[in-house]
Amino acid sequence: MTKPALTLLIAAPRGFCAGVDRAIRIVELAIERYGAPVYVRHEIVHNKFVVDNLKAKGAVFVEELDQVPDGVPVVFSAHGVPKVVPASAAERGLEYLDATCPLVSKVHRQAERLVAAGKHILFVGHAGHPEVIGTFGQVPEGSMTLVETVADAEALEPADPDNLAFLTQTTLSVDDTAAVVGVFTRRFPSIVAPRADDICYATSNRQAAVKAIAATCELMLVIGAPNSSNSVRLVEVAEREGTPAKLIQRATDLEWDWLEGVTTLGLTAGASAPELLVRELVDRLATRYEVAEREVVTTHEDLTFKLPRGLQAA
Ligand code: 10E
Ligand code: SF4
Repeated sequence: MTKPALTLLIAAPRGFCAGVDRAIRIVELAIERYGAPVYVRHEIVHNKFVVDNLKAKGAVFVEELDQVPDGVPVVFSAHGVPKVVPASAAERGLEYLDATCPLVSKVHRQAERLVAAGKHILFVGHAGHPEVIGTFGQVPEGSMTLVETVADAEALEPADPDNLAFLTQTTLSVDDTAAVVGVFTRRFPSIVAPRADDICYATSNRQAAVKAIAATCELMLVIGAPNSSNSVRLVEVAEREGTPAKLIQRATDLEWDWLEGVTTLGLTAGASAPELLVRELVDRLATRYEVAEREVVTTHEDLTFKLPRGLQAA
């Protein structure tokens, strides 16, 4: 029996960003250097496949530093940590490696500088996300206010409206953030903006790549975890283009009835999802469809980040 035809538009860029690549490498090199177990505080990146692979190599994942036994090395996840975390690791004499993405660290330093300059920071981000917790933990309590939505921005009643600055989480929706920032600049014209947008290159490139194909597709599949902020944003971007979208972690999550009536399927992956999972999904699709793959490239990425000094090759 002949298989039905399916055109598969694969967004590029997609998948691993430079910060994720670096963070995973840090855990692998730490295991090579110190031997197993190496503890990791929080999922190194929000992807179960990545975490399970590292577990198999000898990594142990915990949520809090007090779950790390004395005398074993610990890695901090790519999302960043509040200042108290490295401080208490040092106090306990723990060997630690910081896998915080350099682009998140950059926001941390900006937060410190702005507070030192006497500014109150409006921080655009999602409550409870580890990156938000980490960034709030760079500055004294009360010096930063979380803003999640346009409605939050409209409702703000700052004590000193002429002394504000704003910063953002790195993985936000480009469009939603522009709307929130629009409210800031209208209501608080003297607000200090970051030199460059804090939404990182990988987040904005992946959203733009989805925008380029979504309208041509009847369904968009995004490979990523439900706790992966940047991946969830990709689903939203497709939906706003009017295309239904599903977030899946692995090929086995695909439900065949989603594809009823679909002749052009879009596919992308969040910044923490390995390319192997994209290939796994294409292979599963090919068991039922005659798949014609086309990669749609909106931009090329070649950024890489240096490893921490202690792990660089001698
Ligand atoms: O939930 P997020 O998108 O922040 O994290 P992730 O682990 O899915 O992807 C990597 C992004 C990081 C580390 C935040 N800048
Ligand atoms: Fe860094 Fe951006 Fe990747 Fe986050 S999504 S790890 S900020 S490059």
